[in-house]
Amino acid sequence: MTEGPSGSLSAGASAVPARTQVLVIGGGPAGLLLSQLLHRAGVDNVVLERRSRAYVLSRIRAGVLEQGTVDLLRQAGVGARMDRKGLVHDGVEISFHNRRLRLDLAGLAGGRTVTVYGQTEVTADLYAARDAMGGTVLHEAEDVALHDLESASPFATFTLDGETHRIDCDFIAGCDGFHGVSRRSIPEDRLKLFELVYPFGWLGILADVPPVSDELIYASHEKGFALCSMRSSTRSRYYIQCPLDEKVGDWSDDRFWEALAGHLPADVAARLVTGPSIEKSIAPLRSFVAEPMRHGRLFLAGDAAHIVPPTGAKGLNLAVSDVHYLFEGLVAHYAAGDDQALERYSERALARVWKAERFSWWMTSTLHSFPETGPFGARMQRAEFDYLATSRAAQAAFAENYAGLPY
Ligand code: FAS
Ligand code: PHB
Repeated sequence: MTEGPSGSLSAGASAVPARTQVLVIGGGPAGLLLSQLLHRAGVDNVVLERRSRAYVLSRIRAGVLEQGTVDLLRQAGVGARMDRKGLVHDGVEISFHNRRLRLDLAGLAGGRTVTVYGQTEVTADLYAARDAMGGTVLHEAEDVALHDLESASPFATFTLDGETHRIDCDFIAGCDGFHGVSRRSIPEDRLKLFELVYPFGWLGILADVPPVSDELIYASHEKGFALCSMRSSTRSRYYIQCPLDEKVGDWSDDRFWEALAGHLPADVAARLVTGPSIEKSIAPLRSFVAEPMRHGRLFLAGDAAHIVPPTGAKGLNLAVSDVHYLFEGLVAHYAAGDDQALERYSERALARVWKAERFSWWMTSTLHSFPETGPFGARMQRAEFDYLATSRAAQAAFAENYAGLPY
Protein backbone atom coordinates (compact mmCIF):
# COMPACT_ATOMS: atom_id res chain seq x y z
CA MET A 1 0.00 0.00 0.00
CA THR A 2 1.20 3.50 -0.60
CA GLU A 3 0.99 6.43 1.79
CA GLY A 4 0.21 9.80 0.29
CA PRO A 5 -0.55 13.15 1.91
CA SER A 6 -2.12 12.98 5.40
CA GLY A 7 -1.15 9.30 5.57
CA SER A 8 -4.14 8.21 3.52
CA LEU A 9 -3.82 4.83 1.93
CA SER A 10 -3.87 4.72 -1.85
CA ALA A 11 -3.15 1.60 -3.84
CA GLY A 12 -2.14 1.06 -7.42
CA ALA A 13 0.39 2.16 -10.01
CA SER A 14 -0.76 5.79 -10.14
CA ALA A 15 0.93 6.54 -6.80
CA VAL A 16 4.29 5.12 -7.91
CA PRO A 17 6.50 7.66 -9.73
CA ALA A 18 8.66 6.35 -12.58
CA ARG A 19 11.58 8.56 -11.59
CA THR A 20 12.95 10.55 -8.67
CA GLN A 21 16.23 12.24 -7.83
CA VAL A 22 17.09 10.26 -4.68
CA LEU A 23 15.56 6.84 -3.98
CA VAL A 24 15.65 5.99 -0.27
CA ILE A 25 15.50 2.30 0.63
CA GLY A 26 14.12 1.87 4.16
CA GLY A 27 11.62 3.93 6.16
CA GLY A 28 13.29 3.79 9.57
CA PRO A 29 14.80 6.85 11.25
CA ALA A 30 17.69 7.16 8.76
CA GLY A 31 15.50 6.91 5.66
CA LEU A 32 12.69 9.11 6.92
CA LEU A 33 15.04 11.80 8.23
CA LEU A 34 17.01 11.91 4.96
CA SER A 35 13.73 12.07 3.01
CA GLN A 36 12.46 14.93 5.15
CA LEU A 37 15.69 16.95 4.88
CA LEU A 38 15.94 16.43 1.10
CA HIS A 39 12.30 17.40 0.55
CA ARG A 40 12.78 20.63 2.55
CA ALA A 41 15.84 21.35 0.38
CA GLY A 42 13.84 20.85 -2.81
CA VAL A 43 15.38 17.48 -3.72
CA ASP A 44 12.77 15.05 -5.01
CA ASN A 45 12.84 11.67 -3.26
CA VAL A 46 10.82 8.50 -2.69
CA VAL A 47 11.08 6.10 0.27
CA LEU A 48 10.60 2.35 -0.30
CA GLU A 49 9.73 0.58 2.97
CA ARG A 50 9.30 -3.19 3.18
CA ARG A 51 6.99 -3.21 6.18
CA SER A 52 3.68 -1.54 6.93
CA ARG A 53 3.67 1.84 8.62
CA ALA A 54 2.01 0.26 11.69
CA TYR A 55 4.81 -2.31 11.96
CA VAL A 56 7.54 0.32 11.69
CA LEU A 57 5.81 2.38 14.39
CA SER A 58 5.43 -0.65 16.67
CA ARG A 59 9.17 -1.24 17.02
CA ILE A 60 10.62 -0.38 20.45
CA ARG A 61 14.29 0.55 20.12
CA ALA A 62 16.56 3.42 21.08
CA GLY A 63 15.94 5.85 23.87
CA VAL A 64 18.78 8.39 24.11
CA LEU A 65 19.41 11.20 21.60
CA GLU A 66 22.75 13.01 21.37
CA GLN A 67 22.74 16.80 21.04
CA GLY A 68 23.64 16.47 17.35
CA THR A 69 20.58 14.31 16.77
CA VAL A 70 18.34 16.80 18.60
CA ASP A 71 19.76 19.64 16.50
CA LEU A 72 19.27 17.84 13.18
CA LEU A 73 15.70 16.82 14.04
CA ARG A 74 14.95 20.47 14.78
CA GLN A 75 16.63 21.48 11.48
CA ALA A 76 14.34 18.99 9.73
CA GLY A 77 11.31 20.65 11.33
CA VAL A 78 10.41 17.65 13.50
CA GLY A 79 11.65 18.83 16.90
CA ALA A 80 8.48 20.37 18.40
CA ARG A 81 7.07 17.31 20.18
CA MET A 82 10.57 16.18 21.18
CA ASP A 83 11.16 19.61 22.76
CA ARG A 84 7.87 19.28 24.64
CA LYS A 85 8.09 15.64 25.73
CA GLY A 86 11.80 14.79 25.67
CA LEU A 87 13.65 14.57 29.00
CA VAL A 88 16.93 16.53 28.94
CA HIS A 89 19.54 14.78 31.06
CA ASP A 90 22.78 16.47 32.13
CA GLY A 91 24.11 13.40 33.90
CA VAL A 92 24.23 9.60 33.88
CA GLU A 93 25.13 7.08 36.58
CA ILE A 94 27.39 4.05 36.44
CA SER A 95 27.32 1.58 39.30
CA PHE A 96 30.08 -1.02 39.44
CA HIS A 97 29.60 -3.83 41.92
CA ASN A 98 27.59 -1.46 44.11
CA ARG A 99 30.06 1.45 43.84
CA ARG A 100 28.10 4.43 42.41
CA LEU A 101 29.54 7.11 40.09
CA ARG A 102 27.56 9.99 38.57
CA LEU A 103 29.02 11.49 35.43
CA ASP A 104 28.16 15.19 35.12
CA LEU A 105 27.82 15.26 31.31
CA ALA A 106 27.12 18.99 31.09
CA GLY A 107 29.97 19.91 33.41
CA LEU A 108 32.44 17.54 31.79
CA ALA A 109 31.45 17.94 28.12
CA GLY A 110 31.15 21.69 27.75
CA GLY A 111 27.48 21.94 28.60
CA ARG A 112 26.33 19.17 26.26
CA THR A 113 23.41 17.03 27.41
CA VAL A 114 21.43 14.05 26.07
CA THR A 115 17.68 13.87 25.54
CA VAL A 116 15.65 10.82 26.49
CA TYR A 117 13.01 10.45 23.78
CA GLY A 118 12.12 7.07 22.31
CA GLN A 119 13.02 6.16 18.73
CA THR A 120 9.37 5.20 18.27
CA GLU A 121 8.43 8.83 18.98
CA VAL A 122 11.12 10.10 16.59
CA THR A 123 9.76 7.83 13.86
CA ALA A 124 6.19 8.98 14.53
CA ASP A 125 7.29 12.62 14.31
CA LEU A 126 9.09 11.93 11.03
CA TYR A 127 6.05 10.21 9.54
CA ALA A 128 3.83 13.13 10.58
CA ALA A 129 6.23 15.54 8.89
CA ARG A 130 6.37 13.41 5.72
CA ASP A 131 2.59 13.42 5.62
CA ALA A 132 2.39 17.17 6.18
CA MET A 133 4.72 17.79 3.22
CA GLY A 134 3.04 15.18 1.02
CA GLY A 135 6.18 13.03 1.00
CA THR A 136 6.04 9.70 -0.83
CA VAL A 137 6.64 6.69 1.39
CA LEU A 138 5.71 3.43 -0.37
CA HIS A 139 4.99 0.78 2.28
CA GLU A 140 5.00 -2.99 1.93
CA ALA A 141 7.32 -2.67 -1.06
CA GLU A 142 8.53 -6.22 -1.57
CA ASP A 143 11.41 -7.84 -3.45
CA VAL A 144 13.30 -4.56 -3.72
CA ALA A 145 16.29 -5.03 -6.04
CA LEU A 146 18.90 -2.42 -6.95
CA HIS A 147 20.32 -2.17 -10.46
CA ASP A 148 23.07 -0.38 -12.43
CA LEU A 149 24.61 1.05 -9.25
CA GLU A 150 27.88 1.90 -11.03
CA SER A 151 26.11 3.77 -13.83
CA ALA A 152 24.81 7.35 -13.78
CA SER A 153 21.26 5.97 -14.01
CA PRO A 154 20.67 3.46 -11.24
CA PHE A 155 17.20 2.10 -10.62
CA ALA A 156 15.25 -0.16 -8.32
CA THR A 157 12.58 -2.73 -9.06
CA PHE A 158 10.02 -3.94 -6.53
CA THR A 159 6.51 -5.29 -6.18
CA LEU A 160 3.69 -3.33 -4.64
CA ASP A 161 0.17 -4.71 -4.23
CA GLY A 162 1.19 -7.55 -6.52
CA GLU A 163 2.38 -5.25 -9.34
CA THR A 164 6.02 -4.94 -10.40
CA HIS A 165 7.43 -1.43 -10.56
CA ARG A 166 10.65 0.31 -11.54
CA ILE A 167 11.87 3.67 -10.26
CA ASP A 168 14.81 5.36 -11.99
CA CYS A 169 16.91 7.83 -10.01
CA ASP A 170 20.23 9.68 -9.73
CA PHE A 171 21.24 8.23 -6.36
CA ILE A 172 20.12 5.46 -4.00
CA ALA A 173 20.36 5.88 -0.20
CA GLY A 174 20.57 2.44 1.42
CA CYS A 175 18.85 3.07 4.77
CA ASP A 176 17.39 -0.41 5.10
CA GLY A 177 19.11 -1.61 8.23
CA PHE A 178 21.35 -4.57 9.01
CA HIS A 179 19.16 -7.11 7.21
CA GLY A 180 18.33 -4.91 4.24
CA VAL A 181 19.06 -5.42 0.54
CA SER A 182 21.36 -2.42 0.02
CA ARG A 183 24.61 -3.65 1.57
CA ARG A 184 23.99 -7.05 -0.02
CA SER A 185 23.75 -5.34 -3.43
CA ILE A 186 27.44 -4.41 -3.25
CA PRO A 187 29.77 -7.06 -4.75
CA GLU A 188 31.47 -8.94 -1.90
CA ASP A 189 34.94 -8.19 -3.27
CA ARG A 190 34.25 -4.43 -2.96
CA LEU A 191 33.35 -4.57 0.75
CA LYS A 192 35.47 -5.12 3.84
CA LEU A 193 33.44 -6.33 6.83
CA PHE A 194 34.43 -6.06 10.49
CA GLU A 195 32.40 -7.90 13.13
CA LEU A 196 32.44 -8.86 16.80
CA VAL A 197 29.50 -10.86 18.17
CA TYR A 198 29.08 -10.69 21.95
CA PRO A 199 28.34 -13.91 23.91
CA PHE A 200 25.13 -12.55 25.42
CA GLY A 201 22.02 -10.47 24.62
CA TRP A 202 19.83 -7.88 26.31
CA LEU A 203 16.42 -8.85 27.66
CA GLY A 204 14.41 -5.62 27.65
CA ILE A 205 11.08 -4.66 29.19
CA LEU A 206 8.85 -1.62 28.73
CA ALA A 207 6.34 -0.90 31.51
CA ASP A 208 4.12 1.94 32.65
CA VAL A 209 5.81 2.32 36.01
CA PRO A 210 7.76 5.34 37.28
CA PRO A 211 11.53 5.10 36.65
CA VAL A 212 13.69 4.05 39.58
CA SER A 213 15.90 7.12 39.10
CA ASP A 214 15.73 10.54 37.40
CA GLU A 215 18.77 9.62 35.30
CA LEU A 216 19.91 6.45 33.54
CA ILE A 217 21.80 3.89 35.62
CA TYR A 218 24.24 1.54 33.87
CA ALA A 219 24.80 -1.19 36.46
CA SER A 220 27.63 -3.74 36.40
CA HIS A 221 27.04 -6.55 38.88
CA GLU A 222 28.60 -9.96 39.47
CA LYS A 223 25.36 -11.40 38.09
CA GLY A 224 25.73 -9.34 34.93
CA PHE A 225 24.77 -6.00 33.41
CA ALA A 226 21.52 -4.08 33.88
CA LEU A 227 20.31 -0.75 32.55
CA CYS A 228 17.65 1.44 34.12
CA SER A 229 16.22 3.81 31.52
CA MET A 230 12.91 5.46 30.82
CA ARG A 231 10.62 6.99 28.20
CA SER A 232 8.85 9.48 30.51
CA SER A 233 8.21 10.08 34.21
CA THR A 234 5.59 7.31 34.10
CA ARG A 235 7.08 4.84 31.59
CA SER A 236 10.28 2.86 32.27
CA ARG A 237 12.63 0.84 30.07
CA TYR A 238 14.86 -1.78 31.71
CA TYR A 239 17.36 -4.29 30.36
CA ILE A 240 19.34 -7.16 31.84
CA GLN A 241 22.20 -9.10 30.28
CA CYS A 242 21.03 -12.60 29.33
CA PRO A 243 22.51 -15.73 27.71
CA LEU A 244 22.05 -15.96 23.94
CA ASP A 245 19.94 -19.10 24.18
CA GLU A 246 17.31 -17.45 26.39
CA LYS A 247 13.73 -17.39 25.08
CA VAL A 248 11.61 -14.33 25.91
CA GLY A 249 8.62 -16.65 26.42
CA ASP A 250 10.43 -18.18 29.42
CA TRP A 251 10.49 -14.79 31.16
CA SER A 252 7.38 -13.88 33.10
CA ASP A 253 7.17 -10.30 34.30
CA ASP A 254 7.78 -11.46 37.89
CA ARG A 255 10.89 -13.37 36.85
CA PHE A 256 12.23 -10.31 35.04
CA TRP A 257 11.60 -7.92 37.94
CA GLU A 258 13.23 -10.31 40.41
CA ALA A 259 16.28 -10.73 38.17
CA LEU A 260 16.56 -6.98 37.57
CA ALA A 261 16.44 -6.23 41.30
CA GLY A 262 19.25 -8.74 41.81
CA HIS A 263 21.46 -6.86 39.33
CA LEU A 264 21.06 -3.47 41.05
CA PRO A 265 22.56 -1.84 44.16
CA ALA A 266 20.33 -2.65 47.16
CA ASP A 267 19.04 0.90 47.67
CA VAL A 268 18.13 1.19 43.97
CA ALA A 269 16.43 -2.21 43.99
CA ALA A 270 14.47 -1.15 47.06
CA ARG A 271 12.98 1.77 45.09
CA LEU A 272 12.04 -0.35 42.05
CA VAL A 273 8.37 -0.02 41.08
CA THR A 274 7.22 -3.06 39.12
CA GLY A 275 4.16 -3.65 36.98
CA PRO A 276 2.85 -5.44 33.86
CA SER A 277 5.08 -5.27 30.78
CA ILE A 278 3.92 -3.52 27.62
CA GLU A 279 6.73 -5.07 25.60
CA LYS A 280 9.43 -7.65 26.29
CA SER A 281 12.15 -8.72 23.84
CA ILE A 282 15.67 -10.07 23.56
CA ALA A 283 18.20 -8.33 21.30
CA PRO A 284 21.57 -9.82 20.35
CA LEU A 285 24.65 -7.59 20.64
CA ARG A 286 27.21 -7.12 17.91
CA SER A 287 29.76 -4.61 16.68
CA PHE A 288 29.76 -4.44 12.89
CA VAL A 289 31.10 -2.11 10.19
CA ALA A 290 31.02 -2.40 6.39
CA GLU A 291 33.62 -0.39 4.48
CA PRO A 292 33.25 1.63 2.30
CA MET A 293 29.77 3.07 2.83
CA ARG A 294 29.45 3.79 -0.87
CA HIS A 295 29.34 1.80 -4.11
CA GLY A 296 28.84 3.82 -7.28
CA ARG A 297 25.55 5.74 -6.86
CA LEU A 298 24.55 3.73 -3.73
CA PHE A 299 25.28 5.30 -0.34
CA LEU A 300 24.75 3.26 2.85
CA ALA A 301 23.53 5.04 6.00
CA GLY A 302 22.66 3.81 9.49
CA ASP A 303 22.37 0.17 10.44
CA ALA A 304 22.76 -0.82 6.77
CA ALA A 305 26.44 0.05 7.21
CA HIS A 306 27.16 -0.48 10.91
CA ILE A 307 25.85 -1.89 14.16
CA VAL A 308 26.91 -1.05 17.71
CA PRO A 309 25.97 -2.80 20.97
CA PRO A 310 23.27 -0.53 22.53
CA THR A 311 25.38 0.01 25.67
CA GLY A 312 26.69 3.35 24.45
CA ALA A 313 23.29 4.50 23.06
CA LYS A 314 24.95 5.17 19.68
CA GLY A 315 23.00 3.19 17.04
CA LEU A 316 20.27 5.66 16.26
CA ASN A 317 22.64 8.60 16.76
CA LEU A 318 25.13 7.22 14.22
CA ALA A 319 22.30 6.80 11.71
CA VAL A 320 21.59 10.51 12.17
CA SER A 321 25.19 11.62 11.71
CA ASP A 322 25.42 9.50 8.53
CA VAL A 323 22.30 11.29 7.29
CA HIS A 324 23.92 14.65 8.11
CA TYR A 325 26.96 13.87 5.94
CA LEU A 326 24.91 12.33 3.11
CA PHE A 327 22.40 15.17 3.08
CA GLU A 328 25.26 17.70 2.85
CA GLY A 329 26.71 15.83 -0.11
CA LEU A 330 23.44 15.45 -2.00
CA VAL A 331 22.43 19.07 -1.54
CA ALA A 332 25.86 20.28 -2.73
CA HIS A 333 25.46 18.08 -5.82
CA TYR A 334 22.05 19.44 -6.76
CA ALA A 335 22.53 23.03 -5.65
CA ALA A 336 26.04 23.66 -6.95
CA GLY A 337 27.10 20.65 -9.00
CA ASP A 338 29.76 20.13 -6.34
CA ASP A 339 30.46 16.45 -5.61
CA GLN A 340 33.33 16.87 -3.14
CA ALA A 341 31.16 16.11 -0.09
CA LEU A 342 29.68 13.04 -1.80
CA GLU A 343 33.17 11.85 -2.72
CA ARG A 344 34.21 12.22 0.94
CA TYR A 345 30.97 10.80 2.41
CA SER A 346 32.25 7.33 3.30
CA GLU A 347 35.53 8.63 4.76
CA ARG A 348 33.77 11.30 6.88
CA ALA A 349 31.00 8.99 8.11
CA LEU A 350 33.37 6.12 8.94
CA ALA A 351 35.69 8.41 10.93
CA ARG A 352 32.81 9.09 13.35
CA VAL A 353 31.41 5.54 13.14
CA TRP A 354 34.66 3.94 14.30
CA LYS A 355 34.95 6.29 17.29
CA ALA A 356 31.41 5.34 18.34
CA GLU A 357 32.21 1.66 17.74
CA ARG A 358 35.16 2.01 20.10
CA PHE A 359 33.14 3.70 22.83
CA SER A 360 30.26 1.20 22.55
CA TRP A 361 32.72 -1.72 22.64
CA TRP A 362 34.52 -0.22 25.65
CA MET A 363 31.28 0.33 27.63
CA THR A 364 30.08 -3.18 26.76
CA SER A 365 33.43 -4.79 27.62
CA THR A 366 33.72 -2.91 30.92
CA LEU A 367 30.20 -3.32 32.27
CA HIS A 368 29.05 -6.80 31.20
CA SER A 369 29.95 -10.14 32.76
CA PHE A 370 32.48 -12.10 30.65
CA PRO A 371 33.20 -15.30 32.63
CA GLU A 372 35.40 -16.54 29.78
CA THR A 373 37.96 -13.78 30.43
CA GLY A 374 38.55 -15.20 33.95
CA PRO A 375 39.96 -13.39 37.03
CA PHE A 376 42.36 -11.27 34.99
CA GLY A 377 39.53 -9.98 32.83
CA ALA A 378 37.52 -9.14 35.95
CA ARG A 379 40.47 -7.15 37.33
CA MET A 380 40.78 -5.26 34.07
CA GLN A 381 37.10 -4.28 34.33
CA ARG A 382 37.62 -3.11 37.90
CA ALA A 383 40.70 -1.13 36.87
CA GLU A 384 38.68 0.56 34.10
CA PHE A 385 36.06 1.63 36.61
CA ASP A 386 38.65 2.70 39.22
CA TYR A 387 40.38 4.86 36.61
CA LEU A 388 37.04 6.41 35.56
CA ALA A 389 36.09 7.02 39.20
CA THR A 390 39.40 8.74 40.09
CA SER A 391 40.35 10.65 36.92
CA ARG A 392 38.62 13.79 35.72
CA ALA A 393 40.33 13.31 32.35
CA ALA A 394 38.78 9.84 32.06
CA GLN A 395 35.40 11.24 33.07
CA ALA A 396 35.67 14.03 30.51
CA ALA A 397 36.52 11.50 27.81
CA PHE A 398 33.50 9.39 28.82
CA ALA A 399 31.22 12.44 28.82
CA GLU A 400 32.25 13.76 25.40
CA ASN A 401 31.73 10.32 23.87
CA TYR A 402 28.42 9.63 25.60
CA ALA A 403 27.01 13.11 24.85
CA GLY A 404 28.17 12.66 21.25
CA LEU A 405 31.37 13.57 19.43
CA PRO A 406 31.12 16.49 17.00
CA TYR A 407 30.06 15.84 13.37
P1 FAS B 1 16.33 0.57 10.92
O1 FAS B 1 16.64 -0.90 11.00
O2 FAS B 1 15.69 1.24 12.07
O3 FAS B 1 15.35 0.84 9.68
C1 FAS B 1 15.55 0.15 8.45
C2 FAS B 1 14.21 0.10 7.74
O4 FAS B 1 14.41 -0.51 6.47
C3 FAS B 1 13.18 -0.74 8.49
O5 FAS B 1 11.97 -0.04 8.62
C4 FAS B 1 13.02 -1.99 7.61
O6 FAS B 1 11.70 -2.49 7.63
C5 FAS B 1 13.38 -1.45 6.24
N1 FAS B 1 13.87 -2.47 5.31
C6 FAS B 1 14.67 -3.53 5.60
N2 FAS B 1 14.91 -4.23 4.47
C7 FAS B 1 14.28 -3.59 3.44
C8 FAS B 1 14.16 -3.81 2.06
N3 FAS B 1 14.75 -4.87 1.48
N4 FAS B 1 13.40 -2.96 1.33
C9 FAS B 1 12.79 -1.89 1.91
N5 FAS B 1 12.88 -1.61 3.24
C10 FAS B 1 13.61 -2.46 3.98
N6 FAS B 1 20.13 2.12 19.29
C11 FAS B 1 20.35 2.97 20.32
O7 FAS B 1 20.98 4.02 20.11
N7 FAS B 1 19.89 2.67 21.58
C12 FAS B 1 19.16 1.54 21.82
O8 FAS B 1 18.74 1.30 22.94
C13 FAS B 1 18.89 0.63 20.78
N8 FAS B 1 18.13 -0.50 20.99
C14 FAS B 1 17.91 -1.35 19.94
C15 FAS B 1 17.14 -2.52 20.11
C16 FAS B 1 16.92 -3.40 19.04
C17 FAS B 1 16.07 -4.65 19.25
C18 FAS B 1 17.47 -3.12 17.78
C19 FAS B 1 17.27 -4.09 16.62
C20 FAS B 1 18.23 -1.97 17.60
C21 FAS B 1 18.44 -1.08 18.67
N9 FAS B 1 19.17 0.11 18.52
C22 FAS B 1 19.42 0.97 19.52
C23 FAS B 1 19.70 0.44 17.25
C24 FAS B 1 18.60 1.07 16.44
O9 FAS B 1 18.02 2.11 17.15
C25 FAS B 1 19.19 1.45 15.12
O10 FAS B 1 20.46 2.06 15.28
C26 FAS B 1 18.31 2.37 14.33
O11 FAS B 1 17.06 1.76 14.18
C27 FAS B 1 19.00 2.62 12.99
O12 FAS B 1 18.08 3.20 12.14
P2 FAS B 1 18.08 2.83 10.58
O13 FAS B 1 19.48 2.86 10.08
O14 FAS B 1 17.04 3.68 9.97
O15 FAS B 1 17.68 1.28 10.51
C1 PHB C 1 16.84 2.86 26.11
O1 PHB C 1 16.24 3.68 26.83
O2 PHB C 1 16.24 2.04 25.36
C2 PHB C 1 18.35 2.84 26.12
C3 PHB C 1 19.04 3.87 26.72
C4 PHB C 1 20.43 3.85 26.73
C5 PHB C 1 21.10 2.80 26.13
C6 PHB C 1 20.41 1.77 25.51
C7 PHB C 1 19.02 1.78 25.50
O3 PHB C 1 22.46 2.77 26.15
